[in-house]
Amino acid sequence: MGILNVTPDSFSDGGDWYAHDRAIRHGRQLLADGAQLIDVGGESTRPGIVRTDAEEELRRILPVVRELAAEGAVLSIDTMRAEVAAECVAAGAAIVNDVSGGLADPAMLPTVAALGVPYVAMHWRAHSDEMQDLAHYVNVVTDVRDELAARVDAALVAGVRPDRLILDPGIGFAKTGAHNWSILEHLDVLIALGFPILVGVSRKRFLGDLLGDEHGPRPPRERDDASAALTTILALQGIWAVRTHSVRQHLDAVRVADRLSSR
Ligand code: PMM
Repeated sequence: MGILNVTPDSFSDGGDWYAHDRAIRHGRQLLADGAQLIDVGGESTRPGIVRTDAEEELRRILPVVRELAAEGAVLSIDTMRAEVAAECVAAGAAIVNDVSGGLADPAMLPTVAALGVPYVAMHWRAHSDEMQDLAHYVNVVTDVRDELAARVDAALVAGVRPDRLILDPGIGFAKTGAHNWSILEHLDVLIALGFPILVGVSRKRFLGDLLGDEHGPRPPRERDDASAALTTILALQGIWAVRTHSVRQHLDAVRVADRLSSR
């Protein structure tokens, strides 16, 4: 899954693809690099950030969704808003990727059920301005599993079909670096829930911290090799997809993992 952030302020690529023509060109490049899905987002979820309103979110992404969908791209929409999800599906998007797992907007789960599209439910506790205050767990692996299982129940009650659900542990969302590593070390616990698992580690802060030196964390754009190394390991564990900025590198990593595991 290639990342297309049509935002001025994402932590990893803020501003790079903010203009519509640049975003569309980057989407084409992600496809040319081998992305099977493109995740289009118009609201940054960077820790601490204030929310974008729905009108601005749609202004950023709708023309990009229309154009790339018309060109045949399979698109997921990274949004916490039912209204944005519905408009983008009407414009040709195929999947809804909700980092709040239905918690931010009470209309999201019934809307997804009515749209009948696949739905990514990510583990989430609060909006970006307060999420890091909630990075407290008894056992992060089983707590995240149980909270995701509760979102599965809520989705099923709302009428989302079980074969349309994809789960994501939400690396970096209400989690410290140590929490992220624990979850990644025990992904089997999430895989055991029986749903496809999506993981987003690309360029995230915990990798910057791992690679940092006395000057501080390694900057986001210099974390792609470490991201791809992690993707290789995740692919060997049988996860469904990774969300990444550097598609070609990650696809190469997945091909190697696939070759090794299919011997
Ligand atoms: N991470 C970000 C945004 N959206 N969606 C899912 N499903 N999983 C993630 O881990 C995730 C996400 C933040 O990263 P970005 O600013 O690089 O897009």
